[in-house]
Amino acid sequence: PQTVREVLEEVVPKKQLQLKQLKTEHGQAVLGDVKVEHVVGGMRGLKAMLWEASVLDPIEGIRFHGLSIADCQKVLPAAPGGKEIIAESMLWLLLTGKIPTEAETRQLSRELAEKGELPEYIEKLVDSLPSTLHPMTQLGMGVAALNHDSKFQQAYERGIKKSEYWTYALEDSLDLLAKLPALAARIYRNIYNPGKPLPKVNKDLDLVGNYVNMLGYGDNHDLTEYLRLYIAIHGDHEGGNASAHTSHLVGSTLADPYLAYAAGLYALAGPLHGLANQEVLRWQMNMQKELGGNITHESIKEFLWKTLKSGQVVPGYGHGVLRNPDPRFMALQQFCDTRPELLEDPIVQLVKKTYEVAPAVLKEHGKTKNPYPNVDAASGCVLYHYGLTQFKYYTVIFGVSRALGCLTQYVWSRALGLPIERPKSLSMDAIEKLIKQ
Ligand code: CMX
Repeated sequence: PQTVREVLEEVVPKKQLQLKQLKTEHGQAVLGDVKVEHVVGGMRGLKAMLWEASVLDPIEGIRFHGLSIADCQKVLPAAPGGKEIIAESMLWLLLTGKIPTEAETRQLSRELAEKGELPEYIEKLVDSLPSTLHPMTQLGMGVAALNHDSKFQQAYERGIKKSEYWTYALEDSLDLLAKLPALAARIYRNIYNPGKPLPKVNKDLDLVGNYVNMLGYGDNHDLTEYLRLYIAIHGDHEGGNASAHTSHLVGSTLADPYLAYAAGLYALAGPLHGLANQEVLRWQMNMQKELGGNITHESIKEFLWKTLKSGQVVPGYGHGVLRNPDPRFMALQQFCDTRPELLEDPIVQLVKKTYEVAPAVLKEHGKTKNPYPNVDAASGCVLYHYGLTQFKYYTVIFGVSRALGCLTQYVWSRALGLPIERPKSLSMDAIEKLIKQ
């Protein structure tokens, strides 16, 4: 089997050539207009970023190097004894555009497990934080502090050539990914099970297998499989979403991968983005409490209107790009559909029932451009069923996952020699002046 480095050594020159040709032959080609509504409207729909690993179609949803989630479920290797895509096979696809063999996937799992233990200073740092500090704040702090050992930063200080950046970026990215489960699990242990011993990283397990084991649920095969799927499909969602874009921007300054990803995590921690999966469950539990035994389409509809009329958003619904139900939502629902014990769970049932009602209510409300569920609508209820009930922690799991895409792009941005990001901003007066010209 080849290593991921060897495959990248082959792929990088081809992509470098492709970019060179794009720049020299089509540098002046027009991809769209910049309108005032883009400048004042969160740049929605503006085609202004290069992002290699995935592209999001508004109707069809995400494709990773051209493969849909269903395609990935067919072709990407699973863990021994499992069926779901694992983080390693998704990472390989995102990084290289190629499908790894089973042997290559296992080799990558072993490499990550061998690098998976946390340095002592990180353990001390995380253990010193108050358990009342939000787990996402803790995760970002731990990730940023891991840059103490950044190979990219050390090499930059030594004075390496630009063409070598990506190789150090790759080493840091693999080191960081390898340590994320131990970091995220330590935060969970400290907040929810203080004093409980943490297992060591098992060299024979895949990344998510180890994560679940360190969270204390290692004997739950179904939860492990769910989190494998969850972490693989949350990995990348093209470049313009807030976490990916933030980490891309920070990385473009040549801040190392740890700092770039820590920045991305703090964007993920906002309620309109990744924190929505914490918010969804809180909202659905409130709904459950308020409706009591009276859970009907009509009573859910009333609860939805109450949320909307109080000026809040319906968490888990709407999207900046998608205009259809999110295929990641559908994939997580399909996971439930094959397991009767999940289908019998009241909170899983409530999420399903809400989906039967919410799009029509949101359409009638008339504001959101996408009345359908995004991935966050579905992800929490299954965790809750399996006993991972601390929903303040849910975005951390998203944070472990999103590293796959953000770090992939960090490597590619350095391999392609992309410049520091510096778009032009305008004041309202300057916009008016431009319009008059
Ligand atoms: N409930 C109520 N109103 C909503 C809504 C929802 N779920 N989604 C959008 N709207 C409203 C917006 O707040 C906006 O209202 P104003 O005109 O008063 O500002 C209007 O509809 C138009 O918004 P839009 O163009 O459809 O949506 P945006 O691209 O601006 O925002 C998103 C996208 C996801 C932030 C928004 O749909 C939202 O707030 N959803 C709920 C939170 C959520 O689930 N976030 C997770 C997204 C996935 C992820 O990143 O993890």
